[in-house]
Amino acid sequence: MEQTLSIIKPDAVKKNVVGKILDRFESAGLRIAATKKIQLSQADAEAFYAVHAERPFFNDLVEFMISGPVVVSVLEGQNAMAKNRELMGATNPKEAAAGTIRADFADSIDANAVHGSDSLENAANEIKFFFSDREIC
Ligand code: DGI
Repeated sequence: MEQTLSIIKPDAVKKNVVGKILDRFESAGLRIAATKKIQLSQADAEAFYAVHAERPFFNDLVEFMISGPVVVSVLEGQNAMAKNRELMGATNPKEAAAGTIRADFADSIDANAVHGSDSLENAANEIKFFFSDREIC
């Protein structure tokens, strides 16, 4: 069964909408195979977003991701990666389709509520970044 990684970012955790976002996943038929709340260190955030290291928004992105705890989850189901991306909506919440997580819970392109793996290869690497085998059920 396909697996993907989700992060509920600090803005959404602060808004106390973790349960509402997890419900979106379950209601769409995705199963939560693992989940935990963690505080990322600067080194964690820099490593996780290393692909964006040369982008002008990198420092702001890292600062934002360590500004409070996040909730990381492994979502499992048919087409889990694409389904999660569809539920999330566009990166910029102003462009996100109505009814998506970002349209409903995100404030800006920086504070955009959720992360979701964007390829199966990234999903496998991102899941390993956060979870050991025995944490995934
Ligand atoms: O996979 P996504 O989160 O939808 O988007 P991404 O992988 O292209 O970018 C990762 C994060 O970096 C994104 O959620 C928010 C931030 N970001 C991306 N593009 C921009 C940006 N932040 C700013 N300020 N400006 C951008 O153009």
